[in-house]
Amino acid sequence: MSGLAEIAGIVDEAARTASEIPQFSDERPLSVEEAYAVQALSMQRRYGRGERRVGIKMGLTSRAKMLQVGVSDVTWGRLTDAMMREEGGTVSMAQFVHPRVEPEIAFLMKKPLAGEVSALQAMDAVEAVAPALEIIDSRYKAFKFDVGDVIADNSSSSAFVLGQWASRETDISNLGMLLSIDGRAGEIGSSAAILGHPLRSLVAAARMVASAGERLNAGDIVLAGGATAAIPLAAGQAVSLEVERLGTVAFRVEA
Ligand code: OOG
Ligand code: MG
Repeated sequence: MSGLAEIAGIVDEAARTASEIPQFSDERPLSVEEAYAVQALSMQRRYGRGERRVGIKMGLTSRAKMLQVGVSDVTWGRLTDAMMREEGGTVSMAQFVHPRVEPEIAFLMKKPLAGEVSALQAMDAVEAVAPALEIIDSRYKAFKFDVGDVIADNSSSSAFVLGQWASRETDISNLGMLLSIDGRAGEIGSSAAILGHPLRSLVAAARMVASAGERLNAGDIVLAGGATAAIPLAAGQAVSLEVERLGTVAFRVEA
């Protein structure tokens, strides 16, 4: 078990069947470079099954997130159409290993973006912004991983829900974000927790995709990363996120 293609097969199968796997860091630690190669190979398998790339997600862009999982590198992963869930809809616990939900801000791209860009250039490439909930689901036992493990596992991508798109003119630098479970406050934060400004996450996204030989395309969705720690999901919950000025996004959890 050392070939990157073989490891890609293992993480892809774990994600496809929602099953737990041991950490590679125990026996065969992956460098960051190897881990991104594994991620790319595992995504090729998904695309081969007919899934379509719809954008990317940034990971570990806030201190709260870094502290919660003990990894302090910003990472990224690919989003596909199969991960999108309807706003106000239902997700099933059966599709996940041990899912958690986190409050995010999403960008919709209007123009391609890649490489070293300024915040202004990044802003100029944005069509709209929205409140978003990401459901992350590490395939590793006990939701524990090192940086190589998590990158190989597509940065724990599993599902996401988008709220209404709002004007790109909306000032998103410091918006209150309230993540509630069954109407009770779970996590409270600010969009400023995302690298000081969510736009910085988009700047990092442009740089990171370019280093993989890709770019952000017009129409792509970019999740900027969780602003607070993530909350474990359980059947029966009603999950909602209210973002100041951007509005609400919600879903329910069923068994
Ligand atoms: C890694 C994915 C992190 C975020 O928004 O920070 C992430 C994890 O926490 O499992 O999606
Ligand atoms: Mg996230």
